[in-house]
Amino acid sequence: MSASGTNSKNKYSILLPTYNEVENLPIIIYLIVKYMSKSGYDHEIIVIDDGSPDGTLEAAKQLQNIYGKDKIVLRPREKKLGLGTAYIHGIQHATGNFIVIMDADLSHHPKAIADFIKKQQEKDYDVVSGTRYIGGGGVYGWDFKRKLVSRGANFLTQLLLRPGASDLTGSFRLYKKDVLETLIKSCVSKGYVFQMEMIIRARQLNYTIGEVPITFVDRLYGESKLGGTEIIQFVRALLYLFATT
Ligand SMILES: Nc1nc2c(ncn2[C@@H]2O[C@H](COP(=O)(O)OP(=O)(O)O)[C@@H](O)[C@H]2O)c(=O)[nH]1
Ligand SMILES: *[C@@H]1O[C@H](CO)[C@@H](O)[C@H](O)[C@H]1NC(C)=O
Ligand SMILES: [Mg+2]
Repeated sequence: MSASGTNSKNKYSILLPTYNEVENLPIIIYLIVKYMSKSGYDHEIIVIDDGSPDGTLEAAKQLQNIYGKDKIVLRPREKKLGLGTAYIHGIQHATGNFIVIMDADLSHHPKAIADFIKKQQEKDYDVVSGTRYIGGGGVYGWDFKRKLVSRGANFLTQLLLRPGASDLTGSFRLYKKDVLETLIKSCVSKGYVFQMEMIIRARQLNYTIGEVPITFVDRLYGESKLGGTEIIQFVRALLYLFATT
């Protein structure tokens, strides 16, 4: 199922994985609905909450009452099972032919989704990736260490794998649904590395990748989950991919 052309037949399923995002969720959903409605794209928002102790799911239920059950779809899981499987879980219930993946912590601005869609339609791209490293893209609010890790991860990966995309660790992307399903099946890693592997596999499978500059703003509320273990995992996975691809 390859979709392109007119807006009317396309539907965009926006996956929002959440873990302790009770402050952010109402704002991000408000903004998504606002910008998607403004640009006239058919859409649904799928919230995958992993048993957040802060009451994110209860907030999501209230939002469902406001926006409707066809607009806000809840696919909760009992406990924190990680981002990779959260996407798989979300896609299983997506009714759109396109999937948008983004963080729920307001690091990714929903107004960029319309840019992703326009880019996708330019050349019927299989994947459109938001990038912080070209054009008007950038990062705000990160300390030196975090910038260094992100830059370093990208640099190493560019060097070893030549992936054909400038931002590998970003998680703001648009995929054709069938392409995303194929990619997820071909990925072995979980967690932080997953985003990188997805792009590497996309290149291997000869999918076309478009890029759109985005600005990334560090979360105001809540805590990031990137730590030393994620960094080690990342380097391991990188070397694994380097050795096997
Ligand atoms: N469902 C689910 N969501 C998660 C999990 N871990 C992180 N998230 C969500 O994934 C997004 C990115 O996580 P975040 O901590 O901001 O990662 P960072 O931006 O790399 O620091 C946010 O919307 C989180 O709430 C998880 O285990 N399960
Ligand atoms: C991708 O394209 C290259 C070069 O045209 C080709 O050698 C390779 O077999 C293709 N891979 C797949 C999975 O189609
Ligand atoms: Mg974040």
